[in-house]
Amino acid sequence: MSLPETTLDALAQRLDEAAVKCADTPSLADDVELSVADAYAVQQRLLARRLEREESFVGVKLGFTSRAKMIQMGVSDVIVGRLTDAMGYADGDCVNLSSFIHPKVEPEVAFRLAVDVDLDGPSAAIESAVDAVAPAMEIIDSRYRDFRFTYADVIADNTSAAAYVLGTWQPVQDVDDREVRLETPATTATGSTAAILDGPSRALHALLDMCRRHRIPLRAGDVVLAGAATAAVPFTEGVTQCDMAGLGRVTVRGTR
Ligand code: OOG
Ligand code: MG
Repeated sequence: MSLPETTLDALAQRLDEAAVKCADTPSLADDVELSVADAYAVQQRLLARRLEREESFVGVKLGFTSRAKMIQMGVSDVIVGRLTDAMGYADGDCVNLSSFIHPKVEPEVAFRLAVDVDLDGPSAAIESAVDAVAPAMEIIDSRYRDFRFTYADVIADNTSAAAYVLGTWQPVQDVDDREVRLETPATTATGSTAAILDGPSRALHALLDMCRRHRIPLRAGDVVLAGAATAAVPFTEGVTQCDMAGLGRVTVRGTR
């Protein structure tokens, strides 16, 4: 049974206010029994609230595509969230830490879709819709206290989406096994894009499957973040950079 609309609205308001005020909130699961379908309905409402604030929808992100992330967060299936223009930063930009609760950063591969993807068409269609690939970083910021959440909680919270930084778009190429190095002022994390569901191209298929199930459109021009290649590390003041073999480097500066 799905929760009443008024409850879904109230949950979206609670998560949206937590994000806007940078004040964490306890797990929704403490108060309500939230199904995965309800969680996507809350997420849809969060997006609607952002659109009302004149933000525009620019793409989607996958989460929990790597085993390291699944283990780190104690979950076992992928999730999909929405990106808006207000979350986007360019290579070298400054990102103000005061707009987050407890941000973490992760190395990601970004894809760009050149054409609309028919959600009910063949799976291969999503790969042929991609016209560019870029090294990227995602800054996640769970609105839940201590980053503690259930699978449905994190979907409702737009999969902890907070910000992302894109490097330079490159021609489409096989990026399924590229070395990745993420350096923050405090930590270095290394890995391979092969950790992303055995390759980001597999992540595209998983994305199409999730978008099919939850009727999330995939349109020409959308950015797709394929999911972290390593566990997330704290995003702190100073320069953070991500190097992806053959794709280049993307940097961001955390400021106060
Ligand atoms: C959820 C977001 C996960 C990824 O790349 O796996 C994610 C979280 O860990 O808070 O974005
Ligand atoms: Mg991510």
